[in-house]
Amino acid sequence: MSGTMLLTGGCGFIGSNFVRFVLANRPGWSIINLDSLSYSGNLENLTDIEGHPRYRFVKGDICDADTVAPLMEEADAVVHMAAESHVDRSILDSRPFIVSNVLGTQTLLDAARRAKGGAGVGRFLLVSTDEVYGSLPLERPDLRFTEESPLRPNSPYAASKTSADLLARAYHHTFSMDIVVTRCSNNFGPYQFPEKVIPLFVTNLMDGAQVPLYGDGKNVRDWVHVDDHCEAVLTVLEKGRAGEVYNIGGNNERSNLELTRTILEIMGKGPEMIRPVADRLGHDRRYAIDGGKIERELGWRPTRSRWPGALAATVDWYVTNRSWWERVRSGAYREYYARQYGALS
Ligand code: NAD
Ligand code: TDX
Repeated sequence: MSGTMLLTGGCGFIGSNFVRFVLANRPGWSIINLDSLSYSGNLENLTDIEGHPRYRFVKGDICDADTVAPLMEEADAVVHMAAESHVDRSILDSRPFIVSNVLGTQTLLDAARRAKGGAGVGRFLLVSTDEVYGSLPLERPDLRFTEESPLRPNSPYAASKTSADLLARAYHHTFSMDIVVTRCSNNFGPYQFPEKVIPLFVTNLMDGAQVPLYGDGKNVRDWVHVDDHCEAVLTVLEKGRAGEVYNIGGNNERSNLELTRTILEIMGKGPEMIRPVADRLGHDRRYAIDGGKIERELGWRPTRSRWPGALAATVDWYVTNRSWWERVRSGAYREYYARQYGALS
């Protein structure tokens, strides 16, 4: 499979890594990157790609049908990952999540369906999330999310992503559109916005500040390197079966306390740098992905998420790229941080 890919959200964390991954590994694909440059969208994430002959950036909102329609005419496939992506922000104000994640997805699906005189774009891939499944109990380490697990989203963010996920299912069923959905666990790697726990903790420590650990620190996440996620998304785009959902995980479950201690160790800091803070409202206890389906059907499994080496390499990226995150952490980020944790020194 090759041609022109319309990518949404390509200036964010996963999107910018995905652009780089596709251009480096798939000479047959060209990319049109549609991104509104919201607070987490950053053209600096792609400065090395500017001027690439197979890449074009379009600034625009996925909710704007007039912007989206002509781009669909050019597209052989859509990879939709633009979204409001941070759980804590959805607790502060859920409205932007409903607008971008639900209405934005509906706008894209309708445009994809109507494109090319009703023939539609070739394939539509929605980047969903493991958060659609809700939470697993710590007492049952034998349980994992499969693609058949019930959808039980717990945060406004997760509910908005589940809505998008179900719209994709409905458009496939109703209009026979060629749609595939991926549900991935927590990503880590370069260019992640420092509201998310790993870059937040690393950059705080580099600034000499403590790290705010929610609740008892026993919540578990399954960490996957962003390049593994990018490769898996491409695999599903090129080889997945229409109408199917594919889980993507890192086989790498860690409690937040374990994650924090490992970061402290890598950075040569002591346990006094942990600041226990009030728990996140409705904090999901454990996410764990059963990645058996994508491995059995498409032959894909994670190879870049090995702990602690992959985490150490990521920490090193933030150490080396201080000017990137210092710019990101100035401006509007400071207001968010102050509201969430108290003033950033
Ligand atoms: P991010 O916040 O870093 O990037 C989101 C991008 O979408 C930004 O560039 C932003 O400008 C753009 N965007 C937001 N609203 C838009 C709109 N209305 N129109 C156009 N562009 C818009 O997020 P991320 O962590 O890179 O996540 C990307 C996708 O992957 C999301 O759909 C998210 O739900 C999903 N996901 C993320 C993770 C993770 O661990 N980060 C895990 C699983 C799934
Ligand atoms: O300050 C913090 N302290 C803390 O203890 C923050 C920001 C987080 N945490 C905890 C909460 C979570 O248990 O760390 C864990 C990870 O938190 P986030 O980085 O906010 O990620 P999470 O809420 O798990 O969601 C992520 O994975 C699924 C992404 O942000 C989503 O976009 C994706 O869908």
